[in-house]
Amino acid sequence: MIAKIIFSSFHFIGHVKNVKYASRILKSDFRTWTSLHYPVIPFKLSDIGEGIKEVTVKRSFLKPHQKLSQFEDVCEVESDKASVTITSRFDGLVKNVYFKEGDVITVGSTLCDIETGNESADPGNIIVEKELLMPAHENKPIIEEKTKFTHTERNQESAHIQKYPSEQTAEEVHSDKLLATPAVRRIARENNVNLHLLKGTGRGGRIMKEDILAYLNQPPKERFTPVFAEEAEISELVSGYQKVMVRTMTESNRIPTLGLSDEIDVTDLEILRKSIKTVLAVEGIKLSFLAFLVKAVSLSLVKYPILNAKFEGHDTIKYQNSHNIGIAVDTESGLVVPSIKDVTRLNIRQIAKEIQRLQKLADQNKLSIADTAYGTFTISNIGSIAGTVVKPLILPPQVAIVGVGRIRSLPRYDATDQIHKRLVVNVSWAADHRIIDGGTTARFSNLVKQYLENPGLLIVDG
Ligand code: CAO
Repeated sequence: MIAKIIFSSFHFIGHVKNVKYASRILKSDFRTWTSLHYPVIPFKLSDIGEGIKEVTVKRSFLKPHQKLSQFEDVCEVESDKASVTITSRFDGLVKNVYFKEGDVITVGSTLCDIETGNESADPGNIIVEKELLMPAHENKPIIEEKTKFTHTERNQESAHIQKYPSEQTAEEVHSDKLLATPAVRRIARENNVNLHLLKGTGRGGRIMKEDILAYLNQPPKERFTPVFAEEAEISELVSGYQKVMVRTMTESNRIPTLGLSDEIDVTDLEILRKSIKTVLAVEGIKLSFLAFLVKAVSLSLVKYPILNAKFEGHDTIKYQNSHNIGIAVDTESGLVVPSIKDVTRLNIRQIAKEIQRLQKLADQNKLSIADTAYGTFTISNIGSIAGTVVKPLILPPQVAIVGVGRIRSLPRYDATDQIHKRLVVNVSWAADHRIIDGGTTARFSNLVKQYLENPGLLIVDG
């Protein structure tokens, strides 16, 4: 051992520019050098992950007294969940091998002893060594940078090993082509770091502990830290309006539905509405576009009663005399659909008043069962919030619904090919295709369009 140390000391002298200092190393500090020794490290099978407790050795690559380099294969092991190649983290000499092919070994047991050839002298010795190699008149050490780095690195490693014995082993788990030791994977897990986001600086792209530390040392906005799904979950029971929505919309999705969209020019209607709106406002009535739409739909249902029917998937279609037009209302508690009853008997002023009443009660969460029940057709005016085209879902046992987009100012050609600024809105019909065909839906849509584009007709027929 001493001979080996003296030999390596001479090796160091090769790097020493000033022989005078080299001789000082040999003469005055022989005591220090003789205190160095090579540790024998038990190389253990550490946690492979996946809950694996024991593995079978498929292949062994070790022989006693062989030289072993860092990342050299030690053995190949397998369990019912994974096949793993164990590689060495240290350069050294294999002293004893405690396994053979076919053995079943448990996590934590020693695979072999490795004499590392790494002087685990106490830190004091290392400092003395550096001081000796530093010429008194120079401020920089005359050991080659590379050599110094290796010493520091190894010293850190041995300190680390003493502190965390479970990380003495260096199994490389090869999964998804990502190379990292189980210890590195554990550090990543504990710090919520997705290893796939890192670039490994180890041999062959292996991710090292230092790569994780460098990643974590970045300012938070420069790194993407995914939150594991289970930590991101907050459980909440579905209740209230949402519970109704779950039931009805699930049921709705089973209906074979026909969709049809069209554009309606509401320029003239808006002129009319604006002229009456202020008059009704004096009475506290808010006259919105929706009130006209409700009336136009009801008038059209008179001619196409099948869109106001009830169908429960059997062999009977139930035609309903009342036009109870449901309006989807957006509230803080969620979506609710009260209905304006018997619209055929109501004028636009009364419809506007009823919309206002229902909207107010909905906002206060005070709608009665009578308000929310018995709807026969539904209007979803999402355009009062936003959106150009909406795909509405039928509210069973009803058979039709209309979704309304936002009224927009757009350039449109007139009959003489002149462009004008017009107010247009997209309407999208959804009809139960089991009992309503496309032709009927299109004709119904056309009639509603006719009423809204010629609002005088609403007065005449309404
Ligand atoms: N595009 C542009 N403006 C519209 C519009 C539309 N589609 N519909 C209504 N407006 C206008 C109104 O005419 C009114 O204009 P003025 O301020 O000039 O008078 C203004 O928007 C405000 O109307 P409002 O929203 O207060 O009243 P409303 O009668 O049109 O609508 C209600 C009432 C309850 C239907 C509405 O407030 C609402 O909740 N809409 C959302 C419906 C919804 O969520 N549907 C989706 C269901 S599916 O999840």
